[in-house]
Amino acid sequence: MSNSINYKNATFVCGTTSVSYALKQLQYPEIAVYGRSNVGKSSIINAITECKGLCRKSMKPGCTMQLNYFLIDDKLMIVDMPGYGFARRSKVEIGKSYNIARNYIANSTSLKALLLLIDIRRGCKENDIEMIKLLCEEGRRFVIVFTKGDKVCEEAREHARLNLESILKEHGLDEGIGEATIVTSSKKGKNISALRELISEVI
Ligand SMILES: Nc1nc2c(ncn2[C@@H]2O[C@H](COP(=O)(O)OP(=O)(O)OP(=O)(O)O)[C@@H](O)[C@H]2O)c(=O)[nH]1
Ligand SMILES: [Mg+2]
Repeated sequence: MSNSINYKNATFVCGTTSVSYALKQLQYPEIAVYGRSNVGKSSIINAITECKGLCRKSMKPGCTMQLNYFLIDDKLMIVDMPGYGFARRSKVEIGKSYNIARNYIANSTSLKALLLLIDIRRGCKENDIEMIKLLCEEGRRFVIVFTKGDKVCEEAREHARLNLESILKEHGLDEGIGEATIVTSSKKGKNISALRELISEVI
């Protein structure tokens, strides 16, 4: 299936804060990339599409303040979402980007699944748990994707995986997690083709 989508054929369509615009994107199935600020959302989209400059990687964390739409091979949209958990933004800005994300998650009729990114060195934090709860409440399909796998050794990767499992269990969220967690590295290309296959399967 993944062979039939050319992920390199990727173009930036628009950036919007308006969920009503997002709702108009009905003709394409959407896969959204979500997670803490600086977790590697834009980098993973660049890796999936093999287009280095497609999605601006932020020098300053918390820079993506809107929903950015990327059309892939005229078959699907990948949506780069504003990150959460960046303390140096004003409360108003944090509230705005959270509302954009929450409205999109609650109301999009094209959203097929989300990739919820977690930095493998930092692990699953309180606000990640809140977002996982939100996704479960909204009945959204999602996959937890560890990022920056190149920065830690195999032992630490296994530890992060087990730690995540026990945190989810503790919060009664282990039932909601459909697919297995994937450890990726946008820098080294680790498991990026597995992500492409997964996306192709869920759309
Ligand atoms: N070593 C390593 N660094 C990474 C990886 N992915 C992202 N980074 C770095 O992490 C930083 C943040 O990456 P971004 O892709 O901008 O993160 P983001 O989630 O889009 O950030 P915001 O849009 O600000 O929320 C950048 O300096 C990236 O180069 C990875 O797989 N390995
Ligand atoms: Mg970004």
